[in-house]
Amino acid sequence: MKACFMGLGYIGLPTAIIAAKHGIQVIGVDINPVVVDMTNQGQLHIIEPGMQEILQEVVGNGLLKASTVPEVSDAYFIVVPTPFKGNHEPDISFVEAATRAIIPLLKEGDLYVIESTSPIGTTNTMAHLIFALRPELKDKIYIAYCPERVLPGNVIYELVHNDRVIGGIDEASTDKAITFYNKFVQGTLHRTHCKTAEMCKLTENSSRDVQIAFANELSLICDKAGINVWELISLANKHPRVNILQPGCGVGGHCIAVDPYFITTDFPIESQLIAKAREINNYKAFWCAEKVENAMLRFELEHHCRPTIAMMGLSFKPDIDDLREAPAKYITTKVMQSCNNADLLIVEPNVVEHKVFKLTDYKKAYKKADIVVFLVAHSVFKSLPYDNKKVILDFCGVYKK
Ligand code: SAJ
Repeated sequence: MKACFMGLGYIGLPTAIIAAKHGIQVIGVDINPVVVDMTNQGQLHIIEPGMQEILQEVVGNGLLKASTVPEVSDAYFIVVPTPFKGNHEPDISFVEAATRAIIPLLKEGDLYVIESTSPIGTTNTMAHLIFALRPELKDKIYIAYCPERVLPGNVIYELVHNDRVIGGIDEASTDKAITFYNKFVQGTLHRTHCKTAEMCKLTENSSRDVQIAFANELSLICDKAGINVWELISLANKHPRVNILQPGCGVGGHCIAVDPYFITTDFPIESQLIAKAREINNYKAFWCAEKVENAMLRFELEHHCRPTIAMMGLSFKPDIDDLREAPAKYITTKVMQSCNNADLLIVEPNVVEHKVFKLTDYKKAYKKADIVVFLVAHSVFKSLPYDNKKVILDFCGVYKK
């Protein structure tokens, strides 16, 4: 069994590594030669705990090889990004380009699977493209959609233990894909149609976005009403059928803040709640920036001098170094612009150096600042003693206990 993974990013590379670890001969393909070289040298270009050692093992024993061009295999996996164009319209051009690259290699009996988050109908669209260019393969190859659902930071465990949803263009394709994933997935493999599997991925992340929006909306109401939102949510969650998530400074990352648009673009009339949740979560970041700006002005009026402000955290969620689509980064940039860069200390304990932001040690920044703005609830921040002589804007519940 030889498998070709198109895309060696945050999901493609770990999946290729885990497949190789389970004895599958893997060729990992990426358009970026730096990624290919690093992978072939056993160097992980992403940050994922525990993954580096397994990469070295599978490169060392020859089960994983990276290349900029695909090779003839028995199964092909499309794991490339699906960003959006302006106006939040999904862009499946990477999926299409990766598919076009492997079409000449396909042979009877092969499996083709899309894992990339995709708008509904993408698997069928790619099936049409494949059969338009290789009509002799109609009903002779297997085509399916199987979304990933791993949580960055816990990928090794979740790739193996999570349940997965597998949807073929027909029953035979679903069967074939299940046989493949059974080689390394211990979770249950749930069979369905490809359109349902595509929608399932979008639904999972939209569901989380909507639930976070509810928590963020509560935080806005509580701020105005003078209620501690963390206490409120903890009390409401004592109800046996209530489970409210945590408010924060917005929603970031490349999944939850993106995937709901794949539904709202295609179903604008029907997806009112999903669209509103996106709006609320985006607004929350804007609201946080305004709160900081107001605190700054109030300080200047009261003390007749400019405050030193510590912006605590830049990543998109706690205890990671991933700054992609991070609302904390947006808020910090907006505050930087309004205070003309002066007296701003920027903190991200999980990153050593950054091209745009000059970083300060979190303890030093906290000590020096008049206004402390908690944007990400990193564990290390929780050990900082609450100093009531400072103005503390805790947007993510560092001091919620
Ligand atoms: N967040 C809150 N409040 C919460 C929980 C999260 O504000 O109570 C924020 C985080 O701070 C962050 C954002 O939401 O900014 C997203 O973080 P996350 O931990 O909810 O999710 P991701 O983006 O790291 O991973 C998600 C996961 N999806 C779901 O939990 C439904 C993961 O399983 C998916 O594989 C991943 O998206 C993906 O690749 O789609």
